[in-house]
Amino acid sequence: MTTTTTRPIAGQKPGTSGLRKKTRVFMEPHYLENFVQAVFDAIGGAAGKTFVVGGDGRYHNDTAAQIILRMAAANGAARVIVGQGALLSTPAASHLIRLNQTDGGLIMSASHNPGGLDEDFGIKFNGPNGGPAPEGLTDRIYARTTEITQYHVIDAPDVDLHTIGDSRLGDMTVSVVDPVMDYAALMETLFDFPAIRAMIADGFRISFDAMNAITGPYATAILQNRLGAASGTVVHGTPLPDFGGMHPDPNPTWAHELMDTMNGMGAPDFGAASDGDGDRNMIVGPGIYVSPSDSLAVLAAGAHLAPGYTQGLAGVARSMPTSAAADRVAEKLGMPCYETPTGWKFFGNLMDDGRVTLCGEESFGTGSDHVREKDGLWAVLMWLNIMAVRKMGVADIMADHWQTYGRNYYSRHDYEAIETEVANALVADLRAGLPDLPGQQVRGRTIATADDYTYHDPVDGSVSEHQGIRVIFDDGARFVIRLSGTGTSGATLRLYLEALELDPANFDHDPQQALAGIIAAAEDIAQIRARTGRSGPDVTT
Ligand code: VG1
Ligand code: CO
Repeated sequence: MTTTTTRPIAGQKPGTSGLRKKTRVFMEPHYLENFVQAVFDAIGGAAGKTFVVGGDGRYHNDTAAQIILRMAAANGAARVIVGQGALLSTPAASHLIRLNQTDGGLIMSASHNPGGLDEDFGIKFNGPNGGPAPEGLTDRIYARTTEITQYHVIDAPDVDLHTIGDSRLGDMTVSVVDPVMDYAALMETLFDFPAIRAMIADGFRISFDAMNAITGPYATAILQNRLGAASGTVVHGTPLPDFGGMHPDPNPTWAHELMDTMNGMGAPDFGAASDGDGDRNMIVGPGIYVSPSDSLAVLAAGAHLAPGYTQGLAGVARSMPTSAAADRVAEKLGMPCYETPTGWKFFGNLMDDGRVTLCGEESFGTGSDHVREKDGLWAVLMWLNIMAVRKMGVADIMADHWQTYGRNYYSRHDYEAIETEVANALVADLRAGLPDLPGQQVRGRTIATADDYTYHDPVDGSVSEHQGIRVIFDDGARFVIRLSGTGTSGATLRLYLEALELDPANFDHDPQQALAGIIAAAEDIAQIRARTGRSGPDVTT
């Protein structure tokens, strides 16, 4: 074993989902090593422990995996389970952590951020429950990076990660496993594969855009090989180190090829896309895009139709900026609904404690307690299962849902790469003005409450402050503003907009039109366009 002397490197604070930086930053001497050692130190050492390691295949994935393995061996780990080729989708990694009762895992990914030498890389630690490290642990990891003086690594040649089976690295066992098999088997226990297979055999057509990222092999194995969808169903199905130049973020802007397919002549019956690491999903029907907040509500209302959920749901949880569409379902079905800050790590306690079965975020993330991450393909299969049982298409399911529950019009406006000082000042001024807002009239609406969201975890009592500024009007409409914690350059400001519509005559409007009043009110109050000099958002979902 070699112990290498090092010095703290500034800025290794994990954000919403792990540490994300430019790939070249991760390639600087000691950068990855310092962070990995800080993780091992923060969890009380790696000695005798078992971990899962894998990533989304982006540039630097292989090299980083070899470094992590040599460091795990040097820190005394007993065994590391690695996806073949160092590949694992985030939900599949979460599953392997749980299935093998390991001590956690290191996932190499910057998720929906572009990949490549000049783009982004990232790493995060998930605990023994398979979920992202909670805030207390990420704080300890960060604290460790600020005081680190040495790390451990063995001197050994690269491990063969292409051959499935066990090998030794120093005193540690390296088990290379098929990245797809266990995950696909889990999906088969949750969903009615025969019903979906019959629907597809009947002529139901699907287009799944894997965006040259990790879900390609998973979607091909499940949709095409197990469920019988035609070859060509999975588009951009080979994971590439730079995602073929695509920005693997499944939204109408970045998955525009899928949108063109679904809005064009002869569109298939169902379209979906996933992100870099496979935990996000976008659902589209012919000529209809499903807002992620609505998707969560549809799944909450229909989950009992899938074999894994026939007993019903313990409850649902959504991130605070996600629309209240799921709340309306929960109320009607008489189950609890929880609100948490943005980021999947906040759902872990609720699932571990058996309070919720389904969770979701407006950022194209939905999942259940089958793992402790959001899960893109899982959501796709749940939609397919519901459609196969109800024998309805996407548009009909949405129309029926709004008839039953009302429509929570929703949109998110992202202002990307704005100057950090401008963004911080905007949020600071907004925060300072919050006490004066209640009672004010803006664009024909009266402000009911305005605050900076604080979360009190009902399970462990932990408190998370400054999780987003929300301004709520007396008719229930609202907007939320927060700064992204996953970007790697400048600041991204997210404006979340919502208004409830209960009149069936108004269920078919364009969300931007339906939300025009709230959009204008948000600009009056926060002055985003005025202060950033932008004429509008870069991405609208
Ligand atoms: C974004 C989303 C958040 C999501 C996070 C990680 O965070 O808003 O809902 O959990 O990305 O998703 P932020 O801080 O940029 O708003 V992923 O698929 O990038 O791991
Ligand atoms: Co992701």
